[in-house]
Amino acid sequence: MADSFKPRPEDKFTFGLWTVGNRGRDPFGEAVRPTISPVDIVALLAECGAWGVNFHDNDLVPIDATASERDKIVKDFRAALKKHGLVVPMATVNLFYDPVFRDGALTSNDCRVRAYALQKTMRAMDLGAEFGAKIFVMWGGREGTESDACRRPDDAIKRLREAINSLCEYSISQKYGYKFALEAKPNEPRGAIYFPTTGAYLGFIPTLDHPEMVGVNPEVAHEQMPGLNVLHSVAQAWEAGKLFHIDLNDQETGKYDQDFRFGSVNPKAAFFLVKFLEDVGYSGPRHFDAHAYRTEDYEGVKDFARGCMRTYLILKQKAKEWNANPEIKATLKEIASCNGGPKLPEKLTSAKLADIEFDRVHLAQKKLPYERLDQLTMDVLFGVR
Ligand code: DIG
Ligand code: MN
Ligand code: MN
Repeated sequence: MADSFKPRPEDKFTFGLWTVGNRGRDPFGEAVRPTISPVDIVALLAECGAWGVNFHDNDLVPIDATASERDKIVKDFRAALKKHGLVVPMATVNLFYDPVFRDGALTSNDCRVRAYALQKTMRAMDLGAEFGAKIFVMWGGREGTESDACRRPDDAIKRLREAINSLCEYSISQKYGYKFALEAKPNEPRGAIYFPTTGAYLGFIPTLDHPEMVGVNPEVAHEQMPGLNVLHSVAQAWEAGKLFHIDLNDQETGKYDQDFRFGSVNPKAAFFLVKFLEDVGYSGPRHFDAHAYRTEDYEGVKDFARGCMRTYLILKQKAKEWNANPEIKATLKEIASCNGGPKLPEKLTSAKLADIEFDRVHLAQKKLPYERLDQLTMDVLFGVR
């Protein structure tokens, strides 16, 4: 593969242990790949050129591990990170796999389950802090319902608020310096998940005790499942100063959470997302929360991981070409021009506005060459311009 798209540490590409460690199990089929250890996953990611690795607590330390087993796992993982030069920018907690969370974790109707989930999250924060993680992602995969007879949704909201307030206090008391990134998803595994979109979380964060510590982790597939425009979700998060992390992958609209290789389904949407992240100077990790097709062996898993990063770098290059393209620049200038007046004052007060005469018919005739602009975009993406 051409070297100009080889990943470098400064690209900040990361993968979760659960992504390249995904064994290919699905609701209709057994695993097709053997388990590989976190140590071997670190080696695999280093070989592919990743900068960092993330984990849920139980991706690294099994839920029933003894204290001494935990210590050995941590020691071996730390040695692997050092040997391969990978970092751990993000940690998260698994509040969705164990049967105890079958009716939710932090929003469960059972106060003991809620308390256990809070304790498990605090321990996951401890584990992440041991490896220097400063971003803590929370995906409430089980926080939802099949029947809304089970609880009032506003009670669930109150419970989640109470939990996140406590976790912020814990991070402060432990001096962990975490920024919490809330990850939305509309459904699966629950029939309907609370806070289904990034926008829903953006409306929730200001109601917290420490809103400055909490942002979002938009996932491409989770916004695309219900047919939303993921760039608009990411841009709203960025504009609100809340884009604390991002999960990159791809997805066909209206289907189950496919977690496909980044850019492999909607390259144009992926292009505009990469262009946005690069144009605004997003400095966080580019995390690929995705996995290889069930058809793949571990060589195929490496192809998957390399493909995620390669596509990002190709689209980053395309964004530079797009921004520099003379015809695109001229078209954007034409679209932005307000020739033919009226010339609006810098400060448009309501008093000044009242005195302005608008020629509505004239305004409606302004040329908007979006077909040309979009075809120029396609030409750049197809590499013919
Ligand atoms: C699903 O997309 C979720 C889980 O994989 C994890 O909790 C989070 C981390 O990015 N994404
Ligand atoms: Mn997903
Ligand atoms: Mn995710």
